[in-house]
Amino acid sequence: MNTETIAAIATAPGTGAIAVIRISGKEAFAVAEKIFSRSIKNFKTHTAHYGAILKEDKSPLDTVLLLVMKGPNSYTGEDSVEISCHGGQLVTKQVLQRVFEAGARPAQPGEFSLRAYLNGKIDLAQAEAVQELISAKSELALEWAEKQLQGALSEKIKSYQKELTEIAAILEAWVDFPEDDLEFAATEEIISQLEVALERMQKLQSTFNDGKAIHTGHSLCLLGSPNVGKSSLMNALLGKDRAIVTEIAGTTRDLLEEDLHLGPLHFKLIDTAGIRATDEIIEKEGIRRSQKAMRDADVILLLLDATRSLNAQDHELLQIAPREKTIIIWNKTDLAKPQETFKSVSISAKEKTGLDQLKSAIDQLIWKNGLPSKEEVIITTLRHYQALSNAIAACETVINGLKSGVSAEFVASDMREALNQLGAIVGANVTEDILSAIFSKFCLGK
Ligand SMILES: Nc1nc2c(ncn2[C@@H]2O[C@H](COP(=O)(O)OP(=O)(O)OP(=O)(O)O)[C@@H](O)[C@H]2O)c(=O)[nH]1
Ligand SMILES: [Mg+2]
Repeated sequence: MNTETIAAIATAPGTGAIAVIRISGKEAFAVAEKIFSRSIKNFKTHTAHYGAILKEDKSPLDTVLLLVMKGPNSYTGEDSVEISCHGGQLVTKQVLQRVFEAGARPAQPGEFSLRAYLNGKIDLAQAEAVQELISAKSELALEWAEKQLQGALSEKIKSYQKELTEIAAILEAWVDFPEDDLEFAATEEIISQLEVALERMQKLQSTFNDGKAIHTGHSLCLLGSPNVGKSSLMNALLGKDRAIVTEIAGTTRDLLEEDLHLGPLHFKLIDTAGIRATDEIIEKEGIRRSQKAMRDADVILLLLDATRSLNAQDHELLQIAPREKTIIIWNKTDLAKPQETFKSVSISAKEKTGLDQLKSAIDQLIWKNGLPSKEEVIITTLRHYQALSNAIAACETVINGLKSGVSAEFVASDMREALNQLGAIVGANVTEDILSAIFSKFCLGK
């Protein structure tokens, strides 16, 4: 493993009150020794020290706080130094430059976390949680990323590995000593153990939809005939005048997108052009985009106007909007009562009434099986989902193989495949390519 000493600015780019420069590697203390105004040799680990970073001519460049952390008790597991300097862009760059001159090299994106992983401080699922934590857009996403960082997912995967390893050992023995034919009862027992493990893995696999949605947020698409009040509802939900509202049908021509936070969740709210038959080129394009947004959305908010009876467009939209992801909303109920009584929510975007009922209808639609409980472990990463699905498929092959008396070698090999796939989630036997794909997405200094 590469043990060169690396350094990077760990705080966000731009001007701030302070900036942190992080140094990690065998020479981290020697690098700091060369540029700090005091000798760091006798500093105790995990202590902070006031002093200056010196220029080449030994004059002070900036006054800083220097934190020393002796490996393995550091984020990377290596000797590490963190310098908190003044947060000006130029001064930060110059301090970093001094660190390079003293012998460190620039870190790659995610290289500190990569080292933490390679040094066994965190496993791969935890390293990925670091990234999810940083990019979390809602409280819920943050909470689950924190749990994954604490190792909740890893523990679960390790428990599957343990169960499957015990079964694999029996199967391998069967390959090595084929003369000791597995008894019928033993095969039955193995199959039933495998089925139990399989069911648990499938349960975890099924959390991916919720997990993905929690992490990336759901998209909510406002849809309806012209003038039903889509843009008014967007503004009411956002609590600000984002979209233009007029009494002219065809006001919104393009898609408008805004972040919306409802309780602990994050949404992408999309306002669309009202759908109607038209010859006008711009409006036609707007309508084409509305239809695409409708297909892509997680939830469709289909608006109807309570002050008039349903027209041909309304009927068509009711026809084409997929039932399972559509909430029908009667708007303008401050002026008139809804015309028909199918399952719907009544609101007034203008008077901002009925919005709480609408929010709970959205909640109910998204969490068909209820919000995942805080105790539950969920998967949010496609890579984990794919590896888990492969492990499940391999287990199913093992079960079918045992049931139909396939030769022991094949069954044992499928069992190894299942274990390899589970291992890949926490980071056993992963290739360089996978590691670099994961860590290169991290920010510099993380
Ligand atoms: N009384 C009343 N008027 C409303 C309500 N919601 C919207 N309106 C009015 O209806 C008209 C159209 O509202 P918009 O929000 O622009 O409608 P839209 O669906 O975005 O229209 P397009 O962008 O043209 O498709 C405006 O004059 C709004 O003030 C409501 O709840 N009550
Ligand atoms: Mg509009």
